[in-house]
Amino acid sequence: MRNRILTFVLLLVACGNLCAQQKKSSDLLPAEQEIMLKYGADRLGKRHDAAMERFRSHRLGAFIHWGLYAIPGGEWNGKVYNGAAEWLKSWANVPSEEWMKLMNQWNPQRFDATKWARMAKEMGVKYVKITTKHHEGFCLWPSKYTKYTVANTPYKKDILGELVKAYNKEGIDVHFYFSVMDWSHPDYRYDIKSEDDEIAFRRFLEFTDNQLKELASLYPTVKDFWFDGTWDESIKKNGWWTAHVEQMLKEMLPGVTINSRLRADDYGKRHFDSNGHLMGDYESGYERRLPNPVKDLKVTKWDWEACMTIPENQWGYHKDWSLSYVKNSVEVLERIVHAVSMGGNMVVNFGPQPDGDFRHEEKELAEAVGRWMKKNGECVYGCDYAGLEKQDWGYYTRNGNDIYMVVFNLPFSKWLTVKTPKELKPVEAVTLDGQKVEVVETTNNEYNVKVPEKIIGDPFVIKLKVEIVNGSVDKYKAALT
Ligand code: H79
Repeated sequence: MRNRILTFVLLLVACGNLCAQQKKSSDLLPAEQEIMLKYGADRLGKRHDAAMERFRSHRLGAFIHWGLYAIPGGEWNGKVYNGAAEWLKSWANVPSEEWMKLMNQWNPQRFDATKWARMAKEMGVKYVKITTKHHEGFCLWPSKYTKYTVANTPYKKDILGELVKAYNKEGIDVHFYFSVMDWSHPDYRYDIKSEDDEIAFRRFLEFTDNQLKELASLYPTVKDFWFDGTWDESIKKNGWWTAHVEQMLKEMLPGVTINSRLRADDYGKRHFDSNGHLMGDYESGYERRLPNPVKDLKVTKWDWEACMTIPENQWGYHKDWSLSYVKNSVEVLERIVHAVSMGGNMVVNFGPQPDGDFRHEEKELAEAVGRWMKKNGECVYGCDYAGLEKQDWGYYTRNGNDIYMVVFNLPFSKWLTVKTPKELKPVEAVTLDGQKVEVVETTNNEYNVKVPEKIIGDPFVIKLKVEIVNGSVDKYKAALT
């Protein structure tokens, strides 16, 4: 009998565990079941101040991953590693002192911040996220808290400072990527297992605070901090610190935006707190992947930003891009529009060469994206989720009463199906260069939109003007089944 009871109890525990695992982090608890948290979400719902509106309306950004890892470009002692180039130190088990000898080779003679800014401008990105410090610990600014900085290389100059100035001059916002995990710091801990660990990690957190305060005061035009390397137990056990960092930066830089990846709550829950509320200002979990446009519409309720690599998974410069599939410009554009169609931003990554120039594939891709954006950017900038049922031909985006149909897949029928909610009626359809497009009503709240005669090879956009109607009459008979 006792055995039976024990089995029953074990089953209950197992089931409880399973249910807990199945519960997704973003699922909300009913209000009455919410628990008290000291370090949970600071706010419910989206931010609506001017700085956040600006972040949101930009929609398209670029990522720059540049550090010592660009020098070996994925190769160590004659062996080429397929993994992400910025993780090479870890793949090849290189001790920090040895890795940091790469600093003697940091001399990017072709680096020209003005050219980088022009390239970003041409591509149509509204902001650039720069790796101030990646996991390796090398700082692109002359930090006074470590010797591992640009100041102690043959190049000497403050790369970050030059970039902030050049991008801002082009009207492009700068966001700072910052890895909390720092492989170069003796006090970093992956977990806290002893009092010594606790003392060391306290020192590490102070060092990190100092670096962040330094960044905020040296470069006060920075608009956003994007934290990475925050997944370790040591950080999850110090949720208080992640809340403190967000508060500290917001006090120093009014309006600054912070990604959800920084945060852990009282129980070590990340991104979304134990009550299911988003921490930080926008979700940053979509890395090299996007929410499903049919199943994941819940993301339209909060702000989010996705980031993507051009090859499968290379952020820093890797010398051999033939090791994985490399996306073409249409595939990149499709991901940009996909993100916007669900109310998110998209950040496309670049990994500059050690000489300070960009590889030709990246230059060509930036140009192609820029050409398309110049013509069609209206369906990206300032746009949001449209609230219409997804169709196979592509994605909808929306700006007020203008709905954009961004067509990536042409149907043989040459008709594009549109299904609208009851209260919404298309009144006019035009291409972005003003050609009128035929719209035929096929049944209640369903329309066919004609593919324009003159379409070229690129994905194209049809602007659908809509009006809000109250209580439409069902003209078509429903089937009696
Ligand atoms: O900077 C780029 C990447 O280097 C960084 N984020 C983007 C923007 C990144 N790398 N990995 N990750 C993010 C995900 C983390 C994976 C991990 Fe693991 C899983 C870390 C610890 C467990 C795999 C296994 C990598 C190390 C051990």
